[in-house]
Amino acid sequence: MISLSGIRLWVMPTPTRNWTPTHGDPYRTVPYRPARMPAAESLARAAELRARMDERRTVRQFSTDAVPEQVVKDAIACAATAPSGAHQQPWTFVLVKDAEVRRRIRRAAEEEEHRSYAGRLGEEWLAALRPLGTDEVKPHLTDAPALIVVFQQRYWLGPDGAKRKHYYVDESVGIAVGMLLSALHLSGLAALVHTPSPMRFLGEVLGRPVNEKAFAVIPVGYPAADCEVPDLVRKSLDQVMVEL
Ligand code: IYR
Repeated sequence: MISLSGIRLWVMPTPTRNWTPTHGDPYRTVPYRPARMPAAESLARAAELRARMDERRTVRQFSTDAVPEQVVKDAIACAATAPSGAHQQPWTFVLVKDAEVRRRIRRAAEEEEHRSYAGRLGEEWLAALRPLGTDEVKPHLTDAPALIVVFQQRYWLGPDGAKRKHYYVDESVGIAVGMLLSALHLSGLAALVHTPSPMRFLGEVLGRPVNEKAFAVIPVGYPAADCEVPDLVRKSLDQVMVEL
């Protein structure tokens, strides 16, 4: 354990480098012997983290103020530490800062959302959404200074066109997005998971390869000065946890 400006590093980080396929490689290991965190410190950290995470809200009204770009990049790097099926890391995060590209995404998303809200969703779905106050107008796509468009790599596509299966792609990318949202929130930024449906236009606008399928658009920024969020209640721990 080393102490670095008040941050304790419990283990060596996993090296990051240009990844090449490990398909068929032999099983090799490195030691993993983190110093055990004292229970008192665990308890303090867990309580603090629980309180901070409970402050996270999905934001739909963003300030147009710029955010520190490195914070967003660090959050994406955090997301990319997620566990994944067969460690295939089947994700691509497209960081869109360009205002014209954000306008194009908004235009295409609003066209799809218009069809959704005008009938495609159906009465039951619209009723479920009513407490959230959402509609087809998506100003956050152009107000937020950055969008992170998350793509799933449905399969691996080699430079020569070779294909290989990816496993548990939905689960892997879902976990990574959870970690992304946590990292953004804990770094002081607000976000929204937006899933225009269908999302095919995102691959086209952003020029993504055929093995990638859009998973979500995540506007990132600061809440607008007059931001309001729906008056929602979270389920209590008793309601979400079963103890045996
Ligand atoms: N994609 C639409 C509708 C929507 C659906 C769900 I489920 C939400 O939790 C929120 C919105 C939209 O973005 O408005």
